Amino acid sequence: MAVDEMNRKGPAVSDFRSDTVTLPTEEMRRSVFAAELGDDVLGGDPTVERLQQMAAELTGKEAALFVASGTMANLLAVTSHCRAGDEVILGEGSHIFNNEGGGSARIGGVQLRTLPDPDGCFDPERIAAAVRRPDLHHPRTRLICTEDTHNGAGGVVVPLERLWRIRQVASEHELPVHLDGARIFHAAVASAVPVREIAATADTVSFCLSKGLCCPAGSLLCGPRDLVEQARRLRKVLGGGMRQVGFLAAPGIVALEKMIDRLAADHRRARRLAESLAELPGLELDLARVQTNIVYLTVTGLPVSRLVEALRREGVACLVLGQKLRLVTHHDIGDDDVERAVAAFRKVLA
Ligand code: TLP
Repeated sequence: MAVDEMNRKGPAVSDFRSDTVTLPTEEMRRSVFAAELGDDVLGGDPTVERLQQMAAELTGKEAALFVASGTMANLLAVTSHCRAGDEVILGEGSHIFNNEGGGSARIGGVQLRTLPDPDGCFDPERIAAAVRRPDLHHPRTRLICTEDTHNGAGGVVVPLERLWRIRQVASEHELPVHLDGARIFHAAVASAVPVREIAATADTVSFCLSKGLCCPAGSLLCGPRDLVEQARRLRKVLGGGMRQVGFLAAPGIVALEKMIDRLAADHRRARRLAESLAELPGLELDLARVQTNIVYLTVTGLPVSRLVEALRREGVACLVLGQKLRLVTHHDIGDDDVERAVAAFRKVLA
């Protein structure tokens, strides 16, 4: 069976595929009706502007831009920092490298150079050897990208010292850093480090409203004002200049005000789920990597497609990503959903 087919929702009632499946809260829905609107391309939408202001303050950056998705925010970051033919250094397990449709190359004409990042972050000391020397044969190295939390490595929190060391090495080479902070709030809550401090390890940072924070759509790209203005031009080129988009920004304001602290509950449930699943035969999982809301499993006992199908019949949906099975906890997953999942795995693997 094709992976896309396995990953469709089906009749499951406990949806662990991703935190992107979260539905907006009642307060978010009400905020849409109440939102003050304007034309965000022709002079500005007041609700979008307020959200952008909040995002800039939260991340300690000069400015922020509201965009359609995390993929768009990362693409705008890469294309605003780089020109066609430039090279970006990033982790080989990063979302930008693996899960964004090759957009940096396809749209930006930018080449990606990967470094091993098995634990969620590459070794800062390997940057120096990867940076290109000035030579007309070589592309110009123009950007370093990090990711926190790191999705592919299990939602792990990248140690702050590691991010700082990357920034330091990058500065020695006069290179900016972009942080894919799609789940930066999970990192901040799990490590009790303010978002602003994590964001300080990069020149630009993107984060998502549409994952654990429950918004229907939207991400923010935060950074220096001139770069954000450049990204605004590129957003228009991509067809991402939207008009009365305060309708989407209003839930984002609710998210930043109300939805961050509760992420700790998602982390506790992921931990509880992982500890129970780790005891079952036919599954392998690394508990040390369950630091936030993501649990990856290697299925050894039976073909992964059979397990996914059987779980779905028990009312539990999970996602196949590469060779692994992923379960993500979020606002719409309660203790009962965790119990249902554990019971379903037990039954199917018995
Ligand atoms: N990740 C999705 C899938 O693409 C795997 C998910 O369900 O986790 N950066 C990181 C680290 C991400 O995990 C994601 C989404 C993105 C960027 C892209 O965000 P969107 O989906 O808004 O384009």
